[in-house]
Amino acid sequence: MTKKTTIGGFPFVSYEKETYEENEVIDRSKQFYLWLDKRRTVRDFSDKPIPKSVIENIIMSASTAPSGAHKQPWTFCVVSNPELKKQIRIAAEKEEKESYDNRMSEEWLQVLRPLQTDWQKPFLEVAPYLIVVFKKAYDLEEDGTKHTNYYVNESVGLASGFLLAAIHDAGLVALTHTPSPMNFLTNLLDRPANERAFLLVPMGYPCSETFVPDIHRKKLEEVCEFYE
Ligand code: IYR
Repeated sequence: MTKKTTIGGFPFVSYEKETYEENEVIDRSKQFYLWLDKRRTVRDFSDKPIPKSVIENIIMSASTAPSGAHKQPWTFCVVSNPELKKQIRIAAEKEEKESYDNRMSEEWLQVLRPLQTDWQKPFLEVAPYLIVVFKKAYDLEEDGTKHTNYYVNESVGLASGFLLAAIHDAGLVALTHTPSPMNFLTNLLDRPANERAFLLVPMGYPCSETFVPDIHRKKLEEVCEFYE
């Protein structure tokens, strides 16, 4: 049962902990890793619709992420309107063509070659939903008063990670797309002055047969140092 108290004059509730036997802790950590390791960035989507309630649950999962001073400095804009998706595709491809042709270094283009990306982004129209993650540098009251947010990039990065994990858990796929610059999204989605586009995440079912790059993740020793 939840217990309530006050600490320093502020309300606190007891933390509902999940305790497992050690062997279960070992097993759960392994199973979670094996499941998460199956997530892949997919670029070929089916246009099969997804119930709106699924999107709502996924967004609420993302919004459980920790954030600086619990400010939750994010807005998830969910685009399914075909005309708006088309406008986003046109604007993104315009920026991407310029990037691939003129803005990206030869070294950058070279490391992207195994992924076989290019400026064309048909998935922006095919995927049933585009989730555009906006970060809020500050909160804006209706009367114009500004309240600063803290660790905004870290917070919104964490929420985006939770978003991708929730999509994977539902058996759906996503692409973390970063057209650059992304300010066209502010205009097309008519976002307020305190919001900046952070990520564009097309999501849906994968198309019936698709291939992903045969690339591998770094080993534990390459990503971790123990200090014992
Ligand atoms: N934003 C471009 C290029 C791109 C950049 C990186 I770093 C990638 O990992 C993949 C693509 C695009 O979306 O095509």
